[in-house]
Amino acid sequence: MTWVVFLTACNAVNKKSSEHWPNVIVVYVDDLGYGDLGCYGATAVKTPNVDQLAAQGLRFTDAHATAATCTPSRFSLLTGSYAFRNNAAILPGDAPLLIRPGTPTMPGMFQRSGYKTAVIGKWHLGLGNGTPDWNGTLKPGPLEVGFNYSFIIPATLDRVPTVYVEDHKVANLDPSDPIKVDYQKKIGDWPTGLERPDLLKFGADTQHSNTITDGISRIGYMTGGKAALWKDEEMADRLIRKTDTFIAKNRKAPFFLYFSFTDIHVPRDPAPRFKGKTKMGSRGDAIVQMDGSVGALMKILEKYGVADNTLIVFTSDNGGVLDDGYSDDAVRLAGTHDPAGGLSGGKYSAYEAGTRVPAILWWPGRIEPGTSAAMISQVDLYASFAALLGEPLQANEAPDSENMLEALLGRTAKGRRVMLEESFTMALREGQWKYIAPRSGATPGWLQNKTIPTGLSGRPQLYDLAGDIKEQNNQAAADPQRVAGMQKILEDLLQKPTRKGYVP
Ligand code: NG6
Ligand code: CA
Repeated sequence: MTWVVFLTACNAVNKKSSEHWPNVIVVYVDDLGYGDLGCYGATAVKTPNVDQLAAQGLRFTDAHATAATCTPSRFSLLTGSYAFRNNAAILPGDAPLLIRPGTPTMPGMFQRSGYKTAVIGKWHLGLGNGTPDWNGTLKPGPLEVGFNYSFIIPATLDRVPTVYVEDHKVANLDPSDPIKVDYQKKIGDWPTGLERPDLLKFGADTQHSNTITDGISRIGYMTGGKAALWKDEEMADRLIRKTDTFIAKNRKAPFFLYFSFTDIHVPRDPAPRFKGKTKMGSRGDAIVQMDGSVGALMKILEKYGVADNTLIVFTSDNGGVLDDGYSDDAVRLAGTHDPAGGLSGGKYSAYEAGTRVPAILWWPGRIEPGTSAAMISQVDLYASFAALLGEPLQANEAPDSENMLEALLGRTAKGRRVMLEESFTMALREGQWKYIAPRSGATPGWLQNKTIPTGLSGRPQLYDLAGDIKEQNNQAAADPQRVAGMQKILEDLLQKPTRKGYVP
């Protein structure tokens, strides 16, 4: 069936026939850089499973996370709204839910269309109202913003509490051993990394040297919940098993799965079978484990006979980073491997590698294999999937999300006209041009210590990516007119959202 016939068939029938629609899986890798995959040029690490997705699917060369850090990108992905509109920034592990219940969400839109929805893996969007009640009902959370099922780690691998949360409860919690969490001061008598470095699998900077769990010091303090603590080495397999169960149960559904990998964020402690698979230390090995999870996912889809009717989006929440606080020797061991794949910057950065990430669209028989240079943002997935399902968007829904379905399916190379990139400042892309707004506030201290160029400056920056992909030749002074024009567009976008594309 051609695409047009398929769409017409979908539109012609009522909602009850949603079984014709594809399952949709968003594989969201954490901190995977533009250059971290074989199919994006990496040679020091082999990623055969992701490379196969790329060979059979559409590989994007100018696709972007909405922001250069995790919480903002995830907020935008799920709400179709730029993160700054909600002041979204990297959250501590005991933050309340950032998405206010009642806010339309992409999983909610899938639910409305008859899908069963799940999030498995990293959350990092907060839980509960006020301080989360780790020993009670963790609500509101994913189930209140559009998911039918959730199995998550609350924040990041490097933040306490290091426990899984399944639906509204901490999994495997022994009520006689309650969890206590504090982000300001030590709580309980569990040792910290600073007190007992001898207990650590690997060292960490001061920021990551609070409570030790599973031999790794984290950000924040916790005590209690011993039976519920995760084991870092087992996490990737655990998430795959939960995925298997969810898909087994919903293979007739259709389903939407937000499979939010915990690899390759720090601390990197992959399963023993992946250790030593690369010469790049644990960061390289975590990439191999991530690729293994993709292979395992594909096997699950085949096992339950749903591979042919599943659309996969594979991408990352922000750019790559080598040293992110643990002594894993990632900088030295990277050798000539470039996580930024020839771009400048990386995670946290206003330069392209902050948000430009690998992105592959896979849908057998529907998406032709190839590559696309269309400029798209993850904030667009919401409106694009709504278009795929023929689901009308309400007035307040997905305010910044542009329908890029044609580009995502490879039917056009035309992407966005303009696109916002959030970091510790704002940047705007207009075709080949990139404008980075001056940062007025001070750069956070911990960011100044990073080896990654931040791209932050007190002065406006303008780059022509067509000839200067590394953003080294600032043309702002030479082209004040273009700077003024792009500043105006940026101000307009900051003022008012648009789903229709920018109209001056
Ligand atoms: C930073 C952490 C970093 C990482 C990041 C969040 C310090 C010094 N650095 O603040 O280690 O946890 O937050 O990463 O604390 S993200 O991918 O979830 O955005
Ligand atoms: Ca991240």
